[in-house]
Amino acid sequence: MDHVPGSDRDAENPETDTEIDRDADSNADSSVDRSPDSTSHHDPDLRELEVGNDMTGQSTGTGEYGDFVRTFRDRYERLSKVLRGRVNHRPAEAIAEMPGGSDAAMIGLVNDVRSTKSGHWLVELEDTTGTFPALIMKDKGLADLVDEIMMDECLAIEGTLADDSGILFADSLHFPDVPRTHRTGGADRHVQAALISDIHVGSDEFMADAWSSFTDWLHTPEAEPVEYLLLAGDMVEGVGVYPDQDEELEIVDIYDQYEAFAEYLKEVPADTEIVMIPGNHDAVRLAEPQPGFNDEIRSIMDVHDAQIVSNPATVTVEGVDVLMYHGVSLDEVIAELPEEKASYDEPHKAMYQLLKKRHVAPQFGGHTRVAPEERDYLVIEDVPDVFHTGHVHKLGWGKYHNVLAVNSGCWQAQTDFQKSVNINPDSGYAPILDLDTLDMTVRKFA
Ligand code: D5M
Ligand code: FE
Ligand code: ZN
Repeated sequence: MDHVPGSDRDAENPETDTEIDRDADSNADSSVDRSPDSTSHHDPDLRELEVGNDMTGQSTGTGEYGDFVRTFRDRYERLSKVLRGRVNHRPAEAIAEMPGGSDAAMIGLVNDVRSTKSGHWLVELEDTTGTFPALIMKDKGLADLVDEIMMDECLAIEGTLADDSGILFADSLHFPDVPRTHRTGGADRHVQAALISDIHVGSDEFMADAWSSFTDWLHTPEAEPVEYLLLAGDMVEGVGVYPDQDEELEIVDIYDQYEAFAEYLKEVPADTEIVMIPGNHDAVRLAEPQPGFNDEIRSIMDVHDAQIVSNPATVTVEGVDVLMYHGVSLDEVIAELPEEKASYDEPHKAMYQLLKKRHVAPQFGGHTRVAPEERDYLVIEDVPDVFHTGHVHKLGWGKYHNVLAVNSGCWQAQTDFQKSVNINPDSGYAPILDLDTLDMTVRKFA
């Protein structure tokens, strides 16, 4: 396969090492010593792994109206804080009382976006006091940004009030965004993490051979620095996830799928630190945030004392903050934004949009199911150093304002559904991240 999946190699990301190892197949050495001691010269005392923002066991939502109000209030509070320094904003009800012609700014969640007959846009923002409409004129140079707006995300709009104070004529529009000055952390020794996702054990298309060449490689001296394995969801294929999925199941029982997955996980060197979050194929609620599995599934998967946390969750690995999110909202970002801003071929660009919105799944009531909780766990409050997702089964990576975004491909060959819609998955790749330099190397095992 000559195709090297999408990554930003342009001037925007000069720091990213995009080397692809094409000889990875030669690493599939069947004589690898898999005895438990074969890699035990690692010093576990040097390791540092901390989990933040895990909501497992914290779910309070009952699905009632009041929960939705609380979630959105929390989203508004935490994201408006990010925008507050940039605009001199007023609450919606105060803006309505200002004299016509005044300069005004509002921060709110997007309640409505519509194009007008004359080709302008009407964007309605909502805060805790009410809603207020803003008109974005097509000739203001903001068209490019309007393309990126999604429902329910938090924005600031600045402009001039109409004579009757009924609408704000927008001059500028701000996303919470990631500051360009974001400084990343780093390990103080040469140590690496493998970032993978979408293993789909139990599917006819699960690529067991590719997985074994990956885990064989993990036992070689070359992989010695790979002390961490981060798994961003879809460990198993699940059952009843999509229509007609059962026709492509090798293992039809969900528990048997996790038992099989646990066996595959045992191929990973015993002293590897593993972190996993669930995805939409896993046996937890579909609505995000997804708690990190019930005790029964946990006990099946508990190989190598893996840390099993919620989707999303942030893990700090030797000073590097990694935001792990499975990635269901990427489908929505890709569907709604223009091709050049987000596409399946460049999934990292869709990730840039989530970073810009400082939220992993802004839109409510669409493709991505969101569960109301007391807190909006999907807000990206602290800027991560690395953003790791999967789900779309495409490999892509690049840097956005110094944050490395990595979508990690999959370990499943093309399914019938994917064939029918022309999705060509990037299967059998393992992005390997240097935790000291944040450089990445992608290895191919299929
Ligand atoms: O989904 C992998 C990718 O394929 C993700 O972009 C959704 C899409 N997909 C896969 N199967 C379906 C069906 N049946 N309907 C709609 N979209 C689909 P994953 O959920 O990780 O397998
Ligand atoms: Fe998947
Ligand atoms: Zn998925």
